[in-house]
Amino acid sequence: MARKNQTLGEFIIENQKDFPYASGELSRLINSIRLAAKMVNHEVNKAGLVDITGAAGETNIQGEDQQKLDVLANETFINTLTNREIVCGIASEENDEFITIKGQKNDHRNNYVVLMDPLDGSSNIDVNVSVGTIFSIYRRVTPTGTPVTIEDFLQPGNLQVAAGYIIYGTSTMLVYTTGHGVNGFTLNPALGTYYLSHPNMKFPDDGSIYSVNEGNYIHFPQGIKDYIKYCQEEKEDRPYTSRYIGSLVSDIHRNMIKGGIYLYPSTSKSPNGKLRLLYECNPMAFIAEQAGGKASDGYRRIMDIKPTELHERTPFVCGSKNMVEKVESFMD
Ligand code: AHM
Ligand code: MG
Repeated sequence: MARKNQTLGEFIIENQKDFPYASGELSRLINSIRLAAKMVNHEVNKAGLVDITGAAGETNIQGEDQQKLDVLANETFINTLTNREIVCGIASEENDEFITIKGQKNDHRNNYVVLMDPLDGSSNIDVNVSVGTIFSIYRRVTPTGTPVTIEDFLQPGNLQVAAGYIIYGTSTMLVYTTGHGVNGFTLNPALGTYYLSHPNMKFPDDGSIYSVNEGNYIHFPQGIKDYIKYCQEEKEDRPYTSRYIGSLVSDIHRNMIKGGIYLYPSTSKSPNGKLRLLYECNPMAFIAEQAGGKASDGYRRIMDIKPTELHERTPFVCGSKNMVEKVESFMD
């Protein structure tokens, strides 16, 4: 039973019985993520003070400039998970290929793979706006004791065993699900402890906030244009409020608390939109559904898409259930 002020450590132990396979492996994995998130939080908080912001001069697989903190966050999560020999494989937005972890002691004996975006929205760092980490956890499908293969990573979202995000905001929060609802924990930075501050988070069924980069309006499909016009109409409880941070974790987090919808549709330039299915959309979709919301590509459930590539993109509509269904009703 979730209790306010419970620490994340206590919560993980008390709820371990709900985890699939209950071997303690998944608990240790979430513990490692919570530790890595504290280290990244420390670096993100200092970003304005020390000279570690700005492009690192490298370009990631999507052709985007990589910020130094992206690199740091990526290394922190990978090193923490690798050193503790807790997963058999990791895929990251920042790495072209997945990483195989053999382990010094146990020859590919671990059962879980992690897919992550170590620092999403990192273009916001230079202007002191919230960023986030997103993670998705699956059980491997290939036999234990053998090296992981791409099949272990290309699983549909409906097979996720856990997913979550960390928001480095006015407070730092870790929000996650293991398929038994969504709980949010706020970090007390003085103590380095996360406390259960948002038990059993729920998307309101309806909302009045829409979050989309309207600068791309001209390139959106007609159904999305019609939906945006619908949001702006003076009728019933509309017009809605427009709020777009441009940081997926922050936009979804706000909408989950207040009721709203996030859209990153296809555009005439990018037919699959911008966001990555495996480590941005699927984990957010799992959280949304566990909180009573919905996630769709405009036509079908995000978590039912069978991935074919590690870094594939998909249009993404996620938020309050009735709002997502409204968008779908505008698509033909
Ligand atoms: P990133 O992975 O390169 O940081 O891109 C993902 C981010 C999301 O956090 C955000 O919602 C979106 O890109 C904003 O994109 P745009 O600036 O095109 O609106
Ligand atoms: Mg990203």
